[in-house]
Amino acid sequence: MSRRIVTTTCTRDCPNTCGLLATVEKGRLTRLTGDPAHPLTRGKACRKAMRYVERVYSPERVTRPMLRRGDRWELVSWEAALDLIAQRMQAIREESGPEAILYYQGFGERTALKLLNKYFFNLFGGVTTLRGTLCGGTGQASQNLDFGERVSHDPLDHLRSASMVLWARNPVTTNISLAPIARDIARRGGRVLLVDPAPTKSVALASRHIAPRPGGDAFLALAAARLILDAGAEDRGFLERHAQGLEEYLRLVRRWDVAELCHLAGVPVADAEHLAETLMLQKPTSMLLGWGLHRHVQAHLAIRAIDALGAVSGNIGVPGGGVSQGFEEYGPYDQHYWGDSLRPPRRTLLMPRVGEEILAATEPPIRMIYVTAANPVCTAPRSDKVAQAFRQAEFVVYSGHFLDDTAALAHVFLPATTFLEEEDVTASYGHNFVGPVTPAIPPVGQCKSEFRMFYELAARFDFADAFRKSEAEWLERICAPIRRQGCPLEQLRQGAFRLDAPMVPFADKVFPTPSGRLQLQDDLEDMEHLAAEATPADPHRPFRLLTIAPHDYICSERTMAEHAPLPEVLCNAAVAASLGLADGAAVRLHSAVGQAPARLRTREQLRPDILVAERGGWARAGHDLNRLIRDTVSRVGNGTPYYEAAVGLQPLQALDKRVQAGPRILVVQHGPHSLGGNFLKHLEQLGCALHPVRTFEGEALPPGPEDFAGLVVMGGPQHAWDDADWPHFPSLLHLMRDFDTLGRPVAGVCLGAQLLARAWGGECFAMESLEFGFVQHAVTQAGAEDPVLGPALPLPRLMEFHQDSFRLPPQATLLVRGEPCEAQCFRVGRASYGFQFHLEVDAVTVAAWTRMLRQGTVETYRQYREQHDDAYFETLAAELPFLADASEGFCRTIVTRWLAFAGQGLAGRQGQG
Ligand SMILES: Nc1nc2c(c(=O)[nH]1)N[C@H]1C(S)=C(S)[C@@H](COP(=O)(O)OP(=O)(O)OC[C@H]3O[C@@H](n4cnc5c(=O)[nH]c(N)nc54)[C@H](O)[C@@H]3O)O[C@H]1N2
Ligand SMILES: Nc1nc2c(c(=O)[nH]1)N[C@H]1C(S)=C(S)[C@@H](COP(=O)(O)OP(=O)(O)OC[C@H]3O[C@@H](n4cnc5c(=O)[nH]c(N)nc54)[C@H](O)[C@@H]3O)O[C@H]1N2
Ligand code: SF4
Ligand SMILES: [Mo]
Repeated sequence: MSRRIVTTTCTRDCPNTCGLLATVEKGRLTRLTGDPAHPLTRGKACRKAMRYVERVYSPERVTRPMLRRGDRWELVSWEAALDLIAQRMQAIREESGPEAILYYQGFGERTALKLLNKYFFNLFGGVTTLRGTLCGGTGQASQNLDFGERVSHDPLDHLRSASMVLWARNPVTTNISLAPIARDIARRGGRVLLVDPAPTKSVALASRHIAPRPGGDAFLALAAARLILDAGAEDRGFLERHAQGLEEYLRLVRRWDVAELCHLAGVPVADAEHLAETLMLQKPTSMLLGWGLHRHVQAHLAIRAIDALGAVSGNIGVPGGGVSQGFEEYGPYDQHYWGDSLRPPRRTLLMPRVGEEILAATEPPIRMIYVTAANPVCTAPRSDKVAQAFRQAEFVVYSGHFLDDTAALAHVFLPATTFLEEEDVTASYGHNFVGPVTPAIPPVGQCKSEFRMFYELAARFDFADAFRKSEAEWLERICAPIRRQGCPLEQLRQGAFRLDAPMVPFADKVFPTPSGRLQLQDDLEDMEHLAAEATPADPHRPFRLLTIAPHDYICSERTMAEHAPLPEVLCNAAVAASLGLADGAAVRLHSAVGQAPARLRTREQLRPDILVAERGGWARAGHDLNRLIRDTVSRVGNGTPYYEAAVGLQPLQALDKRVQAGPRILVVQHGPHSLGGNFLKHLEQLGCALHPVRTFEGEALPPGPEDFAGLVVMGGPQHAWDDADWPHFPSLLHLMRDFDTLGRPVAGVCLGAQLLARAWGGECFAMESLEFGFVQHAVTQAGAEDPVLGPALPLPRLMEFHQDSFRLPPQATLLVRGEPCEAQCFRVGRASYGFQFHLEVDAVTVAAWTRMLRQGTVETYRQYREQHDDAYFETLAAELPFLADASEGFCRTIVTRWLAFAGQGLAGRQGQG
């Protein structure tokens, strides 16, 4: 059958911007690999690229427009969604002026056509937008001070370097095409130094890992400069002819001696000597600044110190040298298509403080927020405040792919295509090539490209004509500067094109600064302040939390189901031990502004004053690290000082305050398809230690409740009365009663509920037919008043997958009634709950069950595969993202309330003892 290979370019928020080949078989994307023809990325793509195919077809992806009413999402037509948005925009403009609308354009995709997003809002009359950045603005602004303009060496120029310094940069994870270049330097005998407080994967590239204190780099750079100057090995000629402010700079360098500087940097003197020696003996050196360097209040001091070190060591304007940071991803386009010239400038809010800024905005207040390609409720600091700001807005429109932290607070969800479903052009912030974005497949479901969304929205306004051009027509215009460089659009569609940009910037030693010379660092006073702050203050919060780029994801681009129960945080092993914390402990991080749970991982080789975690986990998935981070702004460039977060560490408080570890919960599992899903995730998030028993693999039950604080019995394909095949059932029934007698909670799900009923004298039976799918049940009076179920109401539609049922035991209370299968949820004894529905499912599980049912792969259910028609499953797939989401929220509340009994049960036990 048909198999096509499509040449395209990765548009994800990654400096690599790889040339890609997309394989399409029978109209379906099957593979994403690197394009060997790309001159820089040369056929290499990351693991994330291969996995992106799954993301495109993920059952969690939203592929139809949705509208939220109260807590419930529903599907709507594009017509209805866009009509509503246009109406609200018009009404708000009339009542409060256009600045009552905030347009939040994120970093998720930064292609040529994305210029038109803001163009749309400018045609509309100009709305409130953002200034500053969560990403790299500080580096740019700082280098602008020194060089007049931030221009980086072409990555291929580093092939001429004799040595390299990766300064706060982690290319093995974040920029893979730099790795072979670094290896090439090493192969030629050159040193590759990694300067990073954390031992990242890029340690593998490095001949030496220098681990300064976070924020200490400025002093390390000064120490190296001082050593070079003391050795008389500086590039005198450059400094005298092409640099400005030498005298002041020398005063700064001599302010501290090398030992003092190394102390301030948090490194042994030998590290500074090694760095200086490298710069003196292995010329030229390319110094690559990472984004990790930006995320400090005084980031500019480090960047400027490194720029100056580049000048002192004779590496500026030299092939194979340079202090390189990044490239302009929107640089090659005709930028007047942002539309900023259409209107007088409008209000801007600071991105690093977006929560506070929205909440504080008056004249007019922010009434509506329109978000594209971003997840600020997760990715901005003080995520709690950002969430509050979004909740307060009357109307939030979110365009994107998944129900993330931000989408969850939106009123309208507009499903966007991925770059595999779009026509566009993309430049890079990591190199000098632009590449084609080619639609490999038609839009999945009803997804639309953002361009199409704004095009159709514009059609509802009086400026419709100004917007009405096809993708190709717009690209011709926006990419006119690229055509003038010799690459017309037809050619760009074939593959990557190298822009007219220098291999070696400032080779002529002319700098676009006011003086025409390189400006040397002149921040003596600020450096003195920085030195004064170097000694860590608060003994209760001795760690700096570094939330770095995850290896397997880009920022918050993940799905709900992909999250581990808790984010992992690395800590020095000895330090953890001194706090009484072991590897794997559930911990609580706390800062001046918030707290968040995490799972501790200990490492022998780690600075004692840092904690390292991956950024981008969703708050709604229990990964809320950005709640810990203050919303401050860097001094230069309006950047976001994520890495200033001072945090402390304590055990995630156990229910029983006398025990360090969380409560132990016994989990009895009956099949690989329902191990416990969200029910277990939520227990872990609450600090529980789980003890699973896989009965279906022959694992044995403990003889009694021991010190377990609660018991969970999960589902499986067995019949609850089948003691012959499942001889552990009778002892399990006893165990369930024994837990309850001690006041320790029991939860049974599906088969587990049937077994619970049996344990208390209820009878189980086979129904006439299978119950499958999300069903709306009714709560009973007792259910509404129940301490576990009540707080989780109203009932969402809940997932069913069973063909057996049970009659309620005599002493049980029915909490949820179904139709035709009545017994859906009951309470019995002191703290035992049965749930017939699968409250633990996520979308991935439901999609897998659906496949099993439709393909008849599970014997027991084979006879039912024709029960529902194709239309039924199509609707289920379209609704699945929000059905699973509602079920997850329901499950979370149930688990929290259920677990509260565990405290009582244990307290009772210890009270007796
Ligand atoms: N796999 C993957 N790739 C990505 C991303 C991702 O999330 N995942 N994100 C993309 C984005 S948005 C960006 S901006 C880039 C970022 O690319 P990088 O800058 O390479 O990566 P980061 O992890 O953001 O930060 C780099 C390092 O800075 C270190 N660091 C922190 N503070 C200091 C300090 O004071 N001094 C020194 N010397 N080092 C410090 C951190 O420990 C971290 O290891 O990567 C892009 N690529
Ligand atoms: N704690 C901590 N937080 C950080 C950082 C840190 O170091 N530490 N780093 C920060 C950095 S460097 C960055 S860049 C920010 C990123 O923060 P954000 O800009 O909020 O971006 P992402 O988390 O990458 O989410 C991008 C979203 O865009 C979606 N998307 C992709 N393409 C398109 C498209 O064409 N249209 C639409 N509508 N959506 C699309 C993706 O699916 C994804 O959901 O996070 C910052 N947050
Ligand atoms: S995410 Fe980065 S490394 Fe991976 S394919 Fe895309 S551009 Fe390349
Ligand atoms: Mo970024």
